[in-house]
Amino acid sequence: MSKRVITIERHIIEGERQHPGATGNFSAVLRDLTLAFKVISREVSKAGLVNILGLAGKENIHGDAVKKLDVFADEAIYKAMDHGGHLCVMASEENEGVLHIPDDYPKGKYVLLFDPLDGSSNIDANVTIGTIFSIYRRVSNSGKGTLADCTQPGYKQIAAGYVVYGSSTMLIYTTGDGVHGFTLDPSIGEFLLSNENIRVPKRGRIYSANEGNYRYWIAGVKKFIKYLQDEDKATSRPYAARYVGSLVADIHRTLLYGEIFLYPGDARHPNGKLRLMYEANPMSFIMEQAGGVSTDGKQRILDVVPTSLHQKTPLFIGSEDNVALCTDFLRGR
Ligand code: AFP
Repeated sequence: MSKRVITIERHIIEGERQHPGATGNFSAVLRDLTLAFKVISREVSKAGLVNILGLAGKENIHGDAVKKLDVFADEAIYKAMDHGGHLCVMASEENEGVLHIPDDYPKGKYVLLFDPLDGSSNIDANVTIGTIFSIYRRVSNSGKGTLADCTQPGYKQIAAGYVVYGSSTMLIYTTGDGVHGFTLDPSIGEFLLSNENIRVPKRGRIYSANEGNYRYWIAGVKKFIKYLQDEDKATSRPYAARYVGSLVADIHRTLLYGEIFLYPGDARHPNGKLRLMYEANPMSFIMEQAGGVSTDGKQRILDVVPTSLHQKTPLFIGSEDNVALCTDFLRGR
C-alpha cells in the first residue's frame, strides 16, 4: 500500500480529535498561520526576481536595519491573524508595543507572538531565513489583550513552531505532543508531513556559535569551545563548527543532527542578542519536546519570568549531553 499523505490540515484535525473538549479554535489559529507562511514563502522565493530586496529605509526598535521582506512578512502574519476571532492580541519582534486586534473584529482566547523574518541580514546572500511563532492562552479576562498576555513565561506556551525558507520550505511545530515537520509542496500549495516525531540525538559532534565574539566571552564559554576543538579520539573531538547566523537554520540543523547551539552573553552584551519571547522561548519549547535541553546558563529558558516584551537572553540549546557538558564549563569545570 502506498504511504499515507498527511497534510498539515489533517494533522491538526487529528490532533484536535485527541482532545475531546477542543472547540476547534486553536486548530483554526494554526490553519490561518499556515496561510501566512505560504504567502511569505512565495515572496521569499521570488525576492531576487522582483527586486524587493534592500532597505525599507528605517530601523526596527533594536536599531537593526529593516528589510522590505521583514515588513512584508510582519504584515502578512498580522493580516492573516487579525480577523479570525481566535486571538485577543499579538506581538511581533518588529514592533515595539503589542499589536491589538482591530475594534471591528471579535477577540478570542489566544495570544500570538512572532518573529516574522528571522535572519534577515542573510536575505541578500540568498541564505536560509525563517519565521518563528509561539501561542499562549490569554491571562486577561476579556476584551482587548494586554502586555501581560504577551509576557508569560515560556512554559505556558501551548504551541510553538518555525518555518525554514531554505532549499525547501519546512514548517516545524509542537503543541506539546512531540515535534512534527512538514515540507511545502509548491505544486499543490500544501504542507505535507515529512518528519514525524522528530527526536534530537542525545549527543552530537557539532557546535554552533558566532566565534567572532570569542574575545568578549566569559572564561567558561571560551574554555568549553577550546575543549571541543581539542583532539581526543575517545570523545570524538575535535567537533565540527557550523554557523549560519539565522537562528531558524541553526536550530533546524541542531534538531536533526544533534549538536549544541550557543549565543552567550558577553562583555559587551551581557544578555547576548537573542530575544526571549520571539526566539528563545519557542525554540526551547520545540527542543525540549524533541528530547533536547535549553538553558540561559543558569536556569531553564522556559522558566524565565519575562520582565519586558523585547528582552534578550543568553541561549545554550541542543542535545542533552552537549548542553550538560557546556553547563559544567559555565560552572567552572
Ligand atoms: P538578523 O535578523 O538581524 O539577521 O538577526 C538574526 C539573529 O537574531 C538570529 O537569527 C541569529 O542566530 C543571530 O541573530 C545571529 O547574530 P550574529 O550576527 O551576532 O551572529
